[in-house]
Order: sequence, then C-alpha cells, then structure tokens
Amino acid sequence: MPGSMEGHVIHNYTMMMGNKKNTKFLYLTLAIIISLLFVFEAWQPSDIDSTPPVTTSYWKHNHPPPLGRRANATILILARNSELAGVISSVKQLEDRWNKNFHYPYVFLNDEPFDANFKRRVKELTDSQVEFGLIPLPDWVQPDWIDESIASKNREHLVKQGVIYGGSVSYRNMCRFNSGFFYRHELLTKYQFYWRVEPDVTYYCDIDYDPFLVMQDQDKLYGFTIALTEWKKTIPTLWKSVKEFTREYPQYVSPHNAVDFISDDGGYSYNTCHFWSNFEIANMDLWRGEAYTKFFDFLDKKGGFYYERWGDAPVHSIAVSLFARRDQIHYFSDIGYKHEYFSNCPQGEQHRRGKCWCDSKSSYQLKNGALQITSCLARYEDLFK
Ligand SMILES: Nc1nc2c(ncn2[C@@H]2O[C@H](COP(=O)(O)OP(=O)(O)O)[C@@H](O)[C@H]2O)c(=O)[nH]1
Ligand SMILES: [Mg+2]
Repeated sequence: MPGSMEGHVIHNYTMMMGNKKNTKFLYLTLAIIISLLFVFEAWQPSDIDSTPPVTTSYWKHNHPPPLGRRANATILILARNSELAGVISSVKQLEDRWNKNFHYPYVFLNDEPFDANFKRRVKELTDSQVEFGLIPLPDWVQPDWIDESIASKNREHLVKQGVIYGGSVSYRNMCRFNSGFFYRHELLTKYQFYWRVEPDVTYYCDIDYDPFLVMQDQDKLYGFTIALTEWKKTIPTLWKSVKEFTREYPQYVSPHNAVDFISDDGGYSYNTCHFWSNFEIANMDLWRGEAYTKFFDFLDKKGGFYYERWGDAPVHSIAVSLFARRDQIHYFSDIGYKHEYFSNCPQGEQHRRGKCWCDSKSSYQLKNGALQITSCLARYEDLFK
C-alpha cells in the first residue's frame, strides 16, 4: 500500500518534525528560565549569606589608657534628662577630637536622677569610666535666709527688662551650684582637675595633647577659651560685695593678681569682664581653698544669687582674678570651641595643627572682629605686656 506506506512515512515525518519542535520549545523555555535566573540573581545582593562577619578581633576598643603620665582629672557635665541629644553631641565631639586618645573619666550631675535611657546612650559613646550623680537637695534650692517676697519681686523686674532667665529660679539654683557646690559633690572629691562641658557645644579642632597636664605642669589654676562682658542688670551689687570682702580679707588678694582684667580703674569698678564658664578647665584646689570658700559663703549670704541673677562665670572670674597669680590663668587659644553665639577659632599655625573646621576670620575673639567690643580677650592679653 504505497499510498498507505507513503501515508505512514508522512505520519512518521510529521511526528519527527513534531518532536523536533517540542525539543526546540523545551530548549527555548530552559534558556529563558536560565536567563531569568541570571537576571534575578543580578538583582540580589550577591554575597548576602557568604561574607563572614567582621569579628571582634578587628575591633579597636577598650584599649588601656595611653602609657605615660595622667592628671587626676575628670570631664564634668551638669545636665537634665531632657538635654540628652545635646549631651550626646558634645560628648561625641569631645571623644572624637580628644578623649578617645586620653580616656579621662566622666562625671554627670543632675538635680533629678538620670534615667536609664540617658545613661545607656551616654555610655555607648565612650570607653572611659562614666559616673552619674544626684545633687543633694540643699545644694540646689533657694536657701531659707532668702526673702522670697523680695526675690520674686526682683525676678519680675528682670523679666520686664527682658533679661534672659530673669524669672527662672532653677537657673539661679544652677548658677549657685556651679559657683559653690559642684566641687564638693561626692563624685568629684577624688579629683583635682575638671573640664566642664555643656550640652550642644562644638569642638572644632583635634586636640592632640593633654590640657590637664599643661595645667598641672605649669601650675595653672584656671583655663578658658572665651572672655566677654556680662549684662550689668544681672549683677548690680556684685562688685560692691566683692569690695566689702577684700576690705575684710585683704590677705587673700594675690600680689600678682589679674585685677586689670576685671577692672579698668584699678579695682574701683567692675568692667563686667569674665571667662565664659560653660568651658572651664580648672584646678579645684582653687575653689576648695580658704580664700574661695570664705568668698563664696560671703557672697551667698548677700543673697545676690537669688535677689539678682549672679552667674557662676563672673563669680569664678572675679575670684581667680583676685586670688590667683595672673600667670595661673591660661587661655587655651588652640581649642576651637563654640557655645551658642560665641566661638573661639584658632588662628594661623594653631588652626592648621588642629585641623580645625571653623573659619578663623569668624572667631569672636578676633582683635579686629566686629564683636570685639564685647570681647575681653585684649584685657587678658594686656596683663602680660
Ligand atoms: N540638671 C540640671 N541642669 C541644668 C538646669 N539648668 C541648667 N542646667 C545645666 O547647666 C548648664 C548651663 O545651663 P544652660 O541652660 O546651658 O545655660 P546658659 O548656657 O547660660 O544658656 C548646662 O550644662 C545645663 O545643662 C537644671 O534645672 N537642672
Ligand atoms: Mg549653655
């Protein structure tokens, strides 16, 4: 049956052709699947499960403090729980620019207990020891010899005059605490030097040396970065009280004092110049000594911390200017620093050495800068001419 034979052949041929088509289709499908897999693979982070983690052997932390001499010193921060973000910013900068190489411990003080989150976040920032302290109530309260009716009337008066913090009792507690109590706190008694740090300050430059050792080796008592004038309305009777004190205790006034920093007429009146105390590197022997102890008690009894709004900056500055030798006051010109509004930006070689990121031309301390009129740096420098 040629016909049927033929038909069979044709049938087989079509079957064969059909199989070929199927195989082709199979190959095509496989090829598409494989290329899709490649495309899909390319979208994936390729090493997601295959890269070994960075093991702890690579981490550099908890190394011991640098070998060599250290001062008996701490970094001191007074702050509220609500200021955590600003505290973190200040501490992180200080660590990065300086303390990660020096490992000085921290003391945090507060008139309320620090909360667990505050402590955890702060401790994450440093390998140094960190202690958190509560300020005893009597050191942070308006004393009972203050007549509250007079104090509140005076506060209202300052508010009306637009004086910043004029109506705040807690600000006054803070100023009094910083004037006469912090160095007696149980967490501080073991230390001789402190570096005061506030929330939200800026450190512009690397600090590749130990400022505490400079203080110790060169017999310095007080270090500052910014010197400026005070608002007279906050201290109307402060200088009168100071003069009363020095008349009663002339023996405490150093023969090599820095009265020309605080007075333009040999001590008759106060020119309101002071070292800005939100930055201080100082020796607490100064505050713990007989002269300052008597001085603080004398001023405290006058009541000006509450009847007026005496700041710890003028109180500290007047004391160090009168009771210390002038060469015991040190200007840390190479520490780039800013507290809101005013900055100290190092100049020339110091700027280069510290790899500072502030603009030298914008430093508040500049002699010919626009703000020079309220800067007191020239008066400090004139002490040594
Ligand atoms: N714990 C606590 N700290 C305070 C209080 N008031 C001010 N401080 C701290 O005292 C320092 C000076 O206060 P700040 O508000 O910065 O005053 P300013 O720098 O004069 O404007 C900062 O370190 C604040 O965190 C307070 O009521 N409680
Ligand atoms: Mg401040």
